[in-house]
Amino acid sequence: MAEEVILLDLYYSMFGMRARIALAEKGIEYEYREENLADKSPLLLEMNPVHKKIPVLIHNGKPVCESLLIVQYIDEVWKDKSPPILPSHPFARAKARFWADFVDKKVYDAGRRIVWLKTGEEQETGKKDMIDALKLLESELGDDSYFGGENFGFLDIALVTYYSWFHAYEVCGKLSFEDHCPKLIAWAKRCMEKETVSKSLADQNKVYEFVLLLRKKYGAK
Ligand code: GS8
Repeated sequence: MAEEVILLDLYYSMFGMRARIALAEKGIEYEYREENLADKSPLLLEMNPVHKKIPVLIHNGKPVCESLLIVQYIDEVWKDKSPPILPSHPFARAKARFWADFVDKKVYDAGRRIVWLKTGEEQETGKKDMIDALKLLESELGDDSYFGGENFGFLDIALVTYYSWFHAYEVCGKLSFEDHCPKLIAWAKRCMEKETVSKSLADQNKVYEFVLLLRKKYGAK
């Protein structure tokens, strides 16, 4: 049976980009459907009735929601296709999942406070939390090429999509990630040399324009 793979997504989403990279890594053909979150499609509401959020991967009619679960699903369903995304050893898998969860809990929230700030103070704590989180991740990377060691893998996918947003964080927060975590920036640039990453990530300038537009709309400072 021919596989039917549809991705409900939003160009600017760091979560959607994860699914795009994983599909590209495995070489899976799929139909990309851009959602308008201000006017969600009936299909999105039907496929993700709980959270009503993108990304949703619809595989032969069945929806998989939550970006990190989508990446793991892709790795499991297409396990015969190289490269593997999660490490093979249970401990290494647990560790990669731990840090990916850390990215969602710490990096996302700090970034949100930097770009969608309500007060200067909120932005300052967002900046501090972002830098602290990235420094921790940088020490986790150590001297390896990727978080997956020699191989690009799960945690690399979970984090690298934020690189699209780094320019917006830097301009809005008046900060330089290169000054604080140069090794992490070198890692991000290394990831961008991979076509599966560079073709899946949103353009940094477009993300910044998107942020400016939304800031204006919602009256952020
Ligand atoms: C987050 C998805 C999400 O926030 C994941 O997939 O990892 N934990 C989830 N999606 C946003 C767009 S990107 O910021 C979304 O769909 N928002 C719509 C809404 O909140 O109504």
